[in-house]
Amino acid sequence: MTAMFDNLSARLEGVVTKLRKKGRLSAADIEAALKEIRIALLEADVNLDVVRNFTDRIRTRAIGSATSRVLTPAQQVIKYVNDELTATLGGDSFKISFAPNPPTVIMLVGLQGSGKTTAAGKLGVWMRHKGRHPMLVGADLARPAAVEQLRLLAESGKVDFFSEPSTPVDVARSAVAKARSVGRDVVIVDTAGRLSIDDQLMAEMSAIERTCQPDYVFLVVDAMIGQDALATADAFAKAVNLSGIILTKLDGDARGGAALSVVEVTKKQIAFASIGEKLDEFDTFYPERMANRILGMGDVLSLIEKAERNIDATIAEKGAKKLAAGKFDLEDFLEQMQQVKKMGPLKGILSMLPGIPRELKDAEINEGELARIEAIISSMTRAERREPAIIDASRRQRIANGSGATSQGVTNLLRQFKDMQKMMKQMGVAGPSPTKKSAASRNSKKKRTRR
Ligand SMILES: Nc1nc2c(ncn2[C@@H]2O[C@H](COP(=O)(O)OP(=O)(O)O)[C@@H](O)[C@H]2O)c(=O)[nH]1
Ligand SMILES: [Mg+2]
Repeated sequence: MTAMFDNLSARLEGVVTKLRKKGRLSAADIEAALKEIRIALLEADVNLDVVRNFTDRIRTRAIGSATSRVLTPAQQVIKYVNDELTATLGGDSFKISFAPNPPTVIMLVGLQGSGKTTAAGKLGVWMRHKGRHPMLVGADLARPAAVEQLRLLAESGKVDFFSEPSTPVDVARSAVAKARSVGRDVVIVDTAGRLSIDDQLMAEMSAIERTCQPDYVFLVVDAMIGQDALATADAFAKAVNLSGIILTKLDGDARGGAALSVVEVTKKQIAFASIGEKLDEFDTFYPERMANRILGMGDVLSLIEKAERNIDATIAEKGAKKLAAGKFDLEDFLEQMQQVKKMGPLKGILSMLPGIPRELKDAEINEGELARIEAIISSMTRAERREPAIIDASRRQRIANGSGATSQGVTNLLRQFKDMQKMMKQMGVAGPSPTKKSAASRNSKKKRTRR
């Protein structure tokens, strides 16, 4: 993970943890959470308007929402925070569509030092990995070293390179013609930057844009610059027809405010992100993944969604009620177990939960053991499931025969269930465990029984 969002991440995780501990949320709880989110974002140097919009959207949804039958109110709010963070980061990921009549021409613009030349090299390598045949074009003729820098990147990235000592506009024009004649399907034009916006720079950019009619113009933005980057981005957006943003230096330790503000300010998506100096440390920017990471949720949201999709709310609620009343029996156990199974392999579920030790995630989960338990319970009569105490030696043998288990296996299961019942009763009195990190807490008993 990038160091960049560490502080913000820690703050927001704190908010999320507090929310998780609550079952019901009052309006005051929501306001308190929103206030903390607001402070966290402002400290991360996020643009004030962006912060205001963000918290307003969450408030509107949190107040206007109908209660979910599967999610607790806190889980719902966490989901809204994640949704809106994803939206702030651009929503869907950017998809390049390649020109039907190649080459697809891509032009990179941005301030000096923002990482254009490096990004050109990385984008070239990325395209090559996608099976394309890119050509890098050195059109930054202001400094001879810039062309050489790109040539070297092209060489180590095993990508074609083109430049010539003329004018940026001529280089760009020749490059497109050359690419067409030698069958290169993507042309990536690296242009000159300036330390700040000036008219000459803008004129040169527009001239190249007019000449080579790029399919995409990406503004390269250094995520370290913070809010200054926003005014710059705005100026570029007015001068050229921007398609999107390439965010660089996400591996840096800036607070992340620019990254979180640039989409809303420019109304352009972040197409790619660069997360290091190496040529392959570059990829499509995925807003949702980034939001999940910032919130430190692991994939808990996918789990919440999976639960929403797969778990039958009526059965889950019935189980929860019986649990609360201390009437949870083997029949409920079986029913709940079958619900969990609908969500897919346990290993997959565990790997999505945050706060689970890696050893546990990597351990083989014994699905066979579960199948055995299921078989044993299925071999019991209804009465036995409701009142396991009636299971004597002969019943035990019958159940063992019916399920292919040993009599000892049945005894073990019954003992485990009894222990679990005792444990749940204690917890039932104390209310749900506050440290429980489960996504779908109403179904949490199933997770306990799995251990
Ligand atoms: N750590 C880090 N450094 C980067 C990244 N992208 C570019 N750089 C560095 O930033 C400096 C400026 O990059 P350059 O591509 O020359 O910027 P340009 O002037 O816009 O072409 C160089 O030292 C790069 O190595 C990145 O994603 N992470
Ligand atoms: Mg450069």
